[in-house]
Amino acid sequence: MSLVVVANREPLRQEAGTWVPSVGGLATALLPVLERRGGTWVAWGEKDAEALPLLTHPPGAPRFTVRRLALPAREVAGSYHGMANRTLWPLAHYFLERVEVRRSFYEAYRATNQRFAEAVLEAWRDPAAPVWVHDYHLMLVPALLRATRPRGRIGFFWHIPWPPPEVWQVLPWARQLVEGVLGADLVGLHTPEYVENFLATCRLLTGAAVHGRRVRWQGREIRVEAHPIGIDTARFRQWAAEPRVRERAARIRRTAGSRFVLVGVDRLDYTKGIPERLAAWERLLERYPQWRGQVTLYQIAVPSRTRLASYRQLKRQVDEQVGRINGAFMHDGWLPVRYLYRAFPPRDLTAFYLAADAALITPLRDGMNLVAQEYAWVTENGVLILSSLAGAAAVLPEAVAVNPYDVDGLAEAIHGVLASLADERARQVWDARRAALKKRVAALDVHGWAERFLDSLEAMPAALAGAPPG
Ligand code: ADQ
Repeated sequence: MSLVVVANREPLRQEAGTWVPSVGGLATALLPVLERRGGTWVAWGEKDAEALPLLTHPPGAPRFTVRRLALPAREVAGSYHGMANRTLWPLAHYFLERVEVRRSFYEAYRATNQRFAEAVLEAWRDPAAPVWVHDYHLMLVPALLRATRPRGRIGFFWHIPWPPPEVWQVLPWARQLVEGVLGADLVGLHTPEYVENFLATCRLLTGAAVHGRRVRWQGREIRVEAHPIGIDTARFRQWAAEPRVRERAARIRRTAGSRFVLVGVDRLDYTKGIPERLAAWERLLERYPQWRGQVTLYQIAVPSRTRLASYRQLKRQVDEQVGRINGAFMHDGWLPVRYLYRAFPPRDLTAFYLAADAALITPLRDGMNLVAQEYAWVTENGVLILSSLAGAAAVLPEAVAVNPYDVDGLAEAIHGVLASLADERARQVWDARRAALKKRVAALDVHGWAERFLDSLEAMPAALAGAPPG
């Protein structure tokens, strides 16, 4: 049965005149499903929307189409750069002082969600086909679809943290947004904690009745489930085995010239805890001079949301910290921080994962964090140091858990890991934990993730999907 996927980002991008899948988990997870089932991906054509065809039939996969929405620039400013990135993003990540509450943002968001819903209704020819709506850009879409298709099967997945209702109360339109999501039959989030927070939010803000993990709302029943997303394990395994990737990993170590290599890989976003991580690194070098010259931190940051002043400010802060640390500690060709501010193809990231003795994944909040899984899966000798405030911590309990706000604690944790890696016998304790993490990542594989969500959505009896409970 065909499928309609609705997401802000399109799944394909043009490279040298042909269409290739976009980088990122969602395209990886859903393109094979769409190829198999046929259907439509509805998205905003972010890049040069006017220059691209509004409908793409991907070569080699003629069974599905990409329907690209051309949104007016003013609406994009309010809806995407405003409501999505300056209101909902900081709110969901508990950065309340950064939340901007503006009516114009919400008005634009409503208009954009309406356009998305109309495009979906055009593409949704087979009434039995499920529709799968993604993320915080499109909270109002499920209810807009439900108004026209009372018996349609609608799924919604939320990719970032869902905070408790007290956080949502900051937003004047929180109730309308949650009611928008409740247009779905199945709501998926990454962890049981987010599921509990979602249910509590429904209870408090909408007055809906909650029974277990079901919400009764307007005569319908909505199920709420944890579906932690994973990575494409087969592709990472293949990349990690390629000779040129392994050579690159060896080159990274040679260039560092130190005994140990640490790596951090993030979008440059204030939720990722990069300044705190660098501060911990600086503190460690101050406090434990024995590591100077012995350890190199590669920090890879992908430019992100550079139109927003707060992101440009973060970039300046990180530039300055890196300059200060290198200025204070570099000697004889050793650089304490090697900072790379650009995007890399996944093969290059794989080489960094292979090269690193430990990964520092320390977001202040993160829905899941796929880099943690990528590193745990690829590394052969390494240790994963992971923020307990990332969704990934709930699914990777064998990682070294750290509090990303606690700079002293983080410095001590890194010191402890380095000390154990320097001791031949002590380093063996990591082998069992590494093997356990690999099993966890294998079980989370992204293809299984999509299947499990869709199976659950489609397993609902038609009477339940979109119909009043019996
Ligand atoms: P993101 O906030 O983007 O995703 P994450 O899950 O870590 O965070 O995914 C980032 C992806 O980008 C990874 O696959 C990584 O390999 C890639 N990447 C990182 N640095 C890169 C670089 N320099 N060059 C190229 N690629 C790079 C949101 C939520 C997450 C949630 C995902 C999926 O914020 O919490 O895990 O969606 O649901």
